[in-house]
Order: sequence, then C-alpha cells, then structure tokens
Amino acid sequence: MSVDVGVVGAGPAGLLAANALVRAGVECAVFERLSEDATRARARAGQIDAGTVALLDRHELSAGLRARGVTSEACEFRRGGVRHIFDYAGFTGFRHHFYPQQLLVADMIDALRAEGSDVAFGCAVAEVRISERPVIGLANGEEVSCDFVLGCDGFHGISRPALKGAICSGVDFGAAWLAFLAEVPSGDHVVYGLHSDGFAGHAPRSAAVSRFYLQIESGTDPNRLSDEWIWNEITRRLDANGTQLVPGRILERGVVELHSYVTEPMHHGRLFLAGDAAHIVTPAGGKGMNVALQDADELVARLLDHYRSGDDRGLEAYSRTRLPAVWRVVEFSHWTLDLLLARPSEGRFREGLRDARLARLMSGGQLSKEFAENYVGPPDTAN
Ligand code: FAS
Repeated sequence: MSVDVGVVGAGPAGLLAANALVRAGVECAVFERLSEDATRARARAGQIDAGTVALLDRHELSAGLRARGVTSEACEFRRGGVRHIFDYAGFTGFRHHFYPQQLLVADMIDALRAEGSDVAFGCAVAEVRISERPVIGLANGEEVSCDFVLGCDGFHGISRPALKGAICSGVDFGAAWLAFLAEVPSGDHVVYGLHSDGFAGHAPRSAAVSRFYLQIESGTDPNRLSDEWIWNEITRRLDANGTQLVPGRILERGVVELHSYVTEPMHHGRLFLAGDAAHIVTPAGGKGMNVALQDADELVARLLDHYRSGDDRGLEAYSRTRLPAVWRVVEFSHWTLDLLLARPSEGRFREGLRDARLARLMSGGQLSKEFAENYVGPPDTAN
C-alpha cells in the first residue's frame, strides 16, 4: 500500500491533521490500535482555550463544541475555606470552552468520513522506518509506504522511539492525581482546592457530568479507593464558605502520574511528531490537548506548502517553530502545578509559599495578566 501521508494514532492531533489534509486533497491513511468504540469512549481532556477554538473554527471542526460545549470566563481557587474568583476574561477578553475530548474526537471521525476518508481502527502500527520514502509497518504484517509519517500516537506510542537522535527530557513530580468523571452537574468554572493535605479539583465537562481530580500517593490503585473516601476527601478539600458539593455516581476513574516531558527535535527526516507523542504536560492548566492540536495545525500548514508549491522550508523548521510554544506551555503548566500541589513533607514553609503565590496571582498585577493570557490561551496564530 502507498499513500501521501500516513498518520499513526486517531487522537485529537492525528484526526485534526487527517481532516485538514484530506479536505485539501492530500491522500491520508490513519491507523488506530483501538477499536472505534474504545476510541470514541476515551475520556481525557475537556478544557479548550480560545486559540484552539479559533483554530477548530478555521478547520470547520468546531460545530459540536459550539453547540454542546459550555463556556467559562473565570476559575476559582479555594484556600483555607476562602473562595478566590479569578476573572481571566477580564484581563484577556477570552473565555474557555469545555467540551469532552471524546466528543471532539467523535466529531472529527465523522467529519473525516464526510470527506470520503476513514480511520483504520483496531490496526496497530508496529514500526516506522524513516527513509526518503518512510514505511509504516503494521502489526498485521502489512507495510505502507508514505511521503510523510505523522507520529500522533501519544507518549507511549511507537513513533517517538523511531525518531533517531532525539532527546526526551523531563521531570517526574513524584505525585499523582486520581482523575474521575461523575454524575455531578458542571459548575460554571473550574475550581482548584489548594488544601494542605493535597490538591482537589472540579472541572466542567457537560451539563450533567463533571471531571474531578484528587491528589493521591503516586502508584495508588484507583480501584482500592472507596467512593465514600473519595467524596469525603473531595468535599473536605474543596470546602469553602457557602459552597456545598452533592456527590454523584462515579462513571470512570484513572490515575494520572504527574510528569512532564519534551522531545527535541520533534521531527527527523520525514517523520514528524505532534501532541503527546512529542511532549507531555500535566493536566494542571488544561493544556495537553490544546498544544497537541496546535502542533497538528502547524504541521498541516507546512505539509500543504510542500504539496502546493514544493516549499519545504516550513517543514524543515517545524521543530524550531513549535518548540518555543511547547516550552511556554510546559513552563506554565509547571508553574501552575507548583501552586496546586501540596507537599506535606515540606511542612509550613511550602504552605507559606503557596499563600504568597496565590496572593500575587489574585493581586491584579502583571503576574495576574500573564497567568490569564497563558491560561485561556494566546489568540489563534493564523497560518
Ligand atoms: P492521544 O494520546 O490522545 O492519541 C493517541 C492515539 O494513538 C490513541 O488513540 C492511541 O490509541 C493511538 N496509538 C497509540 N499507539 C499506537 C500504535 N502503535 N498504533 C496505532 N495507534 C496507536 N489536555 C487538555 O488540553 N485539557 C484538559 O482538560 C486535559 N485533561 C486531561 C485529563 C486526563 C485524565 C488526561 C489523561 C489527559 C488530559 N489532558 C488534557 C491531556 C490529553 O488530553 C492529551 O494531551 C491529548 O489526548 C493528546 O492528544 P494526542 O497527542 O492526539 O494523543
């Protein structure tokens, strides 16, 4: 089999790239190891910043999030029973959309089919061989030769290890978040509980379902945590004047071990990484999917330069172009996580630092403005 562009992975990055390339007349094949049902059910992100919404508008992939998503113009920090509302739209004029990642993925699968293309589900890629004409080796033994391969298969995929000479640097925070979805109506903004016993978070997803995070010991088996213990901890850590959380049925749960990694460069020869395949940020600040879609957007534009005018300068500069934006997001997520995470072993000193950081953030000064801009996302850097 031979195709213009082979895409490994049908997550947000891979599907955005495939939709945009197919719509521009470039032949694309997308290989996804999971079944269609499993891909459509994979619940992760939901916080979409202003730049990404504009990007999805531009690719005509935002109808679902605009029709069924919820929006927010502020977030809230709770500390010592006090509520601190941070009005980031007041600083930026921008707001977030909340729309479950699995619904965005479903919209993009449907859009790809509407363009007469499709995803090969249940079709794992076993290897990528980089050469003048790269080859994708499927687990079923088939081989696909391509002009270009887009590695959009997440951090544990096979594309990043195929990127010869790349350096993947990172940090492990030695902490974890229990991440679960529950039948609790979404509030109108994200709530961050800065409790000295550990972080707790409540994020909108849809009218009837919310995403929750709870700081736990790294390596904890989520199925050993009783619903009662989970709700007692969430309620205790998010408690603040005049608030009351009514627990609901927990729909799914998982543990996010907190770490951050960046791969440099993000391409080699005709293999290009986008999204989690190249970099991982913690869920602090809700940036992972956003930066994945922005990688794919840049990659598509440069591939179209190649196919439309034979101009490869943008492709050759892909890593140089994306890495500063990636590091900016990683640094922002790192800064935010440092406020959210409790480190009981560090005692009063750590809590004093958290108080000081929160006070500066809520001061309305330069730091507040910068946080707001990074949080809700820079305007769409139209290509
Ligand atoms: P993905 O991991 O989504 O997709 C990769 C795809 O490749 C998968 O479908 C996988 O099955 C497939 N694949 C892997 N190996 C393969 C192989 N060998 N062959 C074929 N296919 C293969 N980000 C935000 O922006 N906001 C948030 O609120 C947020 N919340 C999160 C909450 C949780 C609990 C988690 C875990 C993550 C969260 N993230 C959030 C980050 C998250 O959304 C990721 O950044 C996003 O899924 C990255 O998208 P992709 O790079 O497309 O990779």
